[in-house]
Amino acid sequence: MDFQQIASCFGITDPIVAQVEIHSGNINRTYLITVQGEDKERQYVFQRINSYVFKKPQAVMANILNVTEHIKKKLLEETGSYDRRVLSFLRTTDGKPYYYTSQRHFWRVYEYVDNSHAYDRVQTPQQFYEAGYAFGEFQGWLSDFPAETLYTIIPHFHDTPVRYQDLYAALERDADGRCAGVQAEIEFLLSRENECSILMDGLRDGTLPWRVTHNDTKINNILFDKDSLEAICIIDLDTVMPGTSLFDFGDAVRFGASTAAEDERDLDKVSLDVGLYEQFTRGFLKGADDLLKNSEEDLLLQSVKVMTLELAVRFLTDYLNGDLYFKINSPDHNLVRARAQIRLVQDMEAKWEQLSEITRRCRAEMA
Ligand code: GN1
Ligand code: MG
Repeated sequence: MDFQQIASCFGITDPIVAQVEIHSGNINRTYLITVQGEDKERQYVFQRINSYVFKKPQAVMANILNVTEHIKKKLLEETGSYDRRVLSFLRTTDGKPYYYTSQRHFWRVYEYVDNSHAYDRVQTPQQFYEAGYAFGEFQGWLSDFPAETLYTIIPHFHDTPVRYQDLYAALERDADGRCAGVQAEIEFLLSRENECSILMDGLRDGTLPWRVTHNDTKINNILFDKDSLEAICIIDLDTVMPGTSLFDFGDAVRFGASTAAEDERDLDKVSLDVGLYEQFTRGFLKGADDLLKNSEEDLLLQSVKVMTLELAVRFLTDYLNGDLYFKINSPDHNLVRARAQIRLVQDMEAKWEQLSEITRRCRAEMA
């Protein structure tokens, strides 16, 4: 990879003195690039957009620029500054927000947010409260964004029934002959299918409002200040599209409140931490302020289950298809991921009453 050449396309002429790959995402390739400026070093994030997943990188960038501009305006009004609170993308010397190479790769570059860190696991309960607040606030900022101007980046992204259809198609094809080995997982997922249309049904029948949502709210998609651990900036805006607030809530809890990594092999380590669930719920409700309707709050807990099942279905589908979508680091990586999601659902079911009680308490506090 000729990073210096990519840099110069984005008008960065200073010499690159360090380049480190950041391995946390499952889709794009991400690098932290340090250049030596005249007086000090400067850092940028270079990202190669995965064009198997994102068929129209131009549309991805158009959405991101519109959304970040909107948030900048909001922050300026509210606090007088957007410094470190929102990503700033560079343009190429011919004015584009991406550089298309002769190898047909799309690259984008944004300014690194100083003294920040993205954590793959929640460090403290307070940090997860912060995360909830940040994602709630994010929805608030975008509540007056003209959603109809956004491109649909990945159709049916969180349409769980469609994800089940994809699983059925993968079972039918059995492209890699892996089907026979995962009967228990398939049986588990299919037995919960009828619980999974509730979010899409709510959007379609109007009981759940359409909002502009992030759609990929893993804890590592928030930058925290390294010293204060305050959430400062939401990143990975590739899938910002219209959806329900519950996509963001459910997915964030699925990932962040788990006691283990998303791809933990030892299932005894995988459970849902009820204390973390409480922190995130409280933070999210507070950050969203009075934005959420009762119909949304009623489904908070169920959304965690739906989003976890959805991802189990997606991982298992990719496993059956021969690992075309998610980056893997072992042949059974997608199966391991699917199994961890299934275990999380089982644990959630066992703790359902307790989790419902927590949800009630958090809602009552806000009322
Ligand atoms: C992918 O790239 P990353 O890691 O932020 C995926 C999400 C999944 C997640 C699971 C565009 O996100 O939907 O929830 O992996 N993004 C896309 O780790 O499919
Ligand atoms: Mg992503």
